[in-house]
Amino acid sequence: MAAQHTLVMFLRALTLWMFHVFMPCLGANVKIGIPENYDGIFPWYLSKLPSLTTNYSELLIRGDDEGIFGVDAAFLYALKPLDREKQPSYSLQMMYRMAGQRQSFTVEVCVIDKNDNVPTFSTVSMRGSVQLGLLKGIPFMRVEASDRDDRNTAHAELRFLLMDQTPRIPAAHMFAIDSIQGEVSLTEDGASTLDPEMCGRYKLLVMVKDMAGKANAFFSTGTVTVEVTGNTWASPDPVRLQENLPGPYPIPISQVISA
Ligand SMILES: [Ca+2]
Ligand SMILES: [Ca+2]
Ligand SMILES: [Ca+2]
Repeated sequence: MAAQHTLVMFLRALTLWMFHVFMPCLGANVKIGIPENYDGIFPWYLSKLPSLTTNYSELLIRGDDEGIFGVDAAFLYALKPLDREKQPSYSLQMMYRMAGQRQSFTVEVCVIDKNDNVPTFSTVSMRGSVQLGLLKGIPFMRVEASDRDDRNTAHAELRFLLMDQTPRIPAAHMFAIDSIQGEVSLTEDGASTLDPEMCGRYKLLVMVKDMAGKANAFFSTGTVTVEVTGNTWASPDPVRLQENLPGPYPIPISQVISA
């Protein structure tokens, strides 16, 4: 009895899944979602095409330049796995003859993403500079990364981590990275102890993960070189001006030079 109940529940779940994955649109046009990277037996039967009855003939498929798709007994099939990053969707025009008339409808095949791409930094070796006197938490640079998977899914939802800092002087944790934006800033320790004479260059090991940083994420690493610069701003000498200067005006009193 319990086994029968489990089978019924399984069949219900399967029907619901089929409804979501192979969702026919209203009218003659059909839209189906097919996961990428199928590694089973080919031909891979995808969906029954409800517009086709058994007595159709002379069926032609347009929009399939690579010869991936075919139709057998009103079932759409694929001859090779799909790659969403290569082509995310296919618009197939089905032309056929039925009851002596030429007819057609469109099948939209949407390739459903799988997490099959590792996130990578835009450049493996990044550079930035931080000025003495910068307050904690104020970004002085940003690391950037990309992931070829579907950006509307967790497969391309990236998180950044700071893994290591070399050297660890005057403090072990001088820098922080914003996990979502990738902005690099000084920690409290960094802002209070930064000293270009003690250490003028740091190397940071940074990591980017997909799946919002969860345990099953793909990841890659990069390095950030941070140069420490002194505070270059110096107050200029005051401009002295004699009172009751005779004209003609205007009288030049000081020259502003851009740095
Ligand atoms: Ca892919
Ligand atoms: Ca993918
Ligand atoms: Ca990914």
